[in-house]
Amino acid sequence: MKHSVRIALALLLALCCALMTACAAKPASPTSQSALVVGFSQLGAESGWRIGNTASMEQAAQEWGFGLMLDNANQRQDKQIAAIRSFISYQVDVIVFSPIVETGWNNVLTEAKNAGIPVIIMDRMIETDDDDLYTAYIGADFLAEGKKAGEFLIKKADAMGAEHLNVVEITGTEASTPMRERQAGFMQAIEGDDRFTVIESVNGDFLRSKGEECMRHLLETYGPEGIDVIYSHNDEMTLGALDVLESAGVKPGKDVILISVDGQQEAVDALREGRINCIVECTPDLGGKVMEMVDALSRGETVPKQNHPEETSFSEFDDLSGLAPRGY
Ligand code: GZL
Repeated sequence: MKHSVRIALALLLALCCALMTACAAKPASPTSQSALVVGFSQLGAESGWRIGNTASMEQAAQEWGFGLMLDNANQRQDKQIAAIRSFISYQVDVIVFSPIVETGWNNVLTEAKNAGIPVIIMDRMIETDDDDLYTAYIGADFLAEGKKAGEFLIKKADAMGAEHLNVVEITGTEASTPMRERQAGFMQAIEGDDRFTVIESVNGDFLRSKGEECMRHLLETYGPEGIDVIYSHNDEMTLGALDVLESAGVKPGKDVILISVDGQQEAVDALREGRINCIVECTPDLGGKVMEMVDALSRGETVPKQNHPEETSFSEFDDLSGLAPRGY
């Protein structure tokens, strides 16, 4: 056989071996050197908070150099489940989702588990007795948020020397973690204090438009004189209620106490103007921590199961001059 042919064959053999080694060395797991891909099922775009939360995930993925497959479910659980199934088919490295409600996730999360894909639950939580269905949760302590709202009301009633206050509540999405726990925390904080009577809770679904509808209903039912305190589970609904109150000649923050949750810029501006009395902070900026956990998982490290961000509250009793722009 000619010398040159032998050399060509030897080079071809070496190339084949090199290619086979390269293929064998590229693990199917998330530790592969190619960019990690995160499948993210976002529940919607219902509030400034939600939009800020999505932006936080997009920015963090870009900073880490991860691919982000983002699906917006527009408030529909069935679309979230379909998105998670598509992430499984695509074999993303990690699935992240914010469950619109707490139940109905066991089947699809079992499919993700069987596919060997870690799931990080962000923001809202699921109800399950099988903690193996998810790798980690990161989100607010919603019960603490509700308690902060109730504690402000007690402080405000003390400052006013109020003998009795009628309270109405505009709640978030039924059967969601923030709705359930913001309500529970608030009720726990004011429990046993005879100065407060919660006369009605109405569902505003975290939407500004439904916050307006709820406020109209409450004003028609109880009149401006019949309502002393409004506890609203998010700023969007609060801002909707503000518009209705002011159209009815009611001075929010003065004729009626307003307590809100989230900390959107527009609501903080209203707090500074004295139109809202207290805002309990709920940070949407969870993307950085999520991507840190994605990176850790990709390197085979374990991550804490429960992760809560630091949060505070702002009220008429605080000096807000140093408060930085909210960014959402
Ligand atoms: C809370 C989040 C809530 C916000 C609302 O973490 O789930 O959903 O408070 C949003 O603004 O709609």
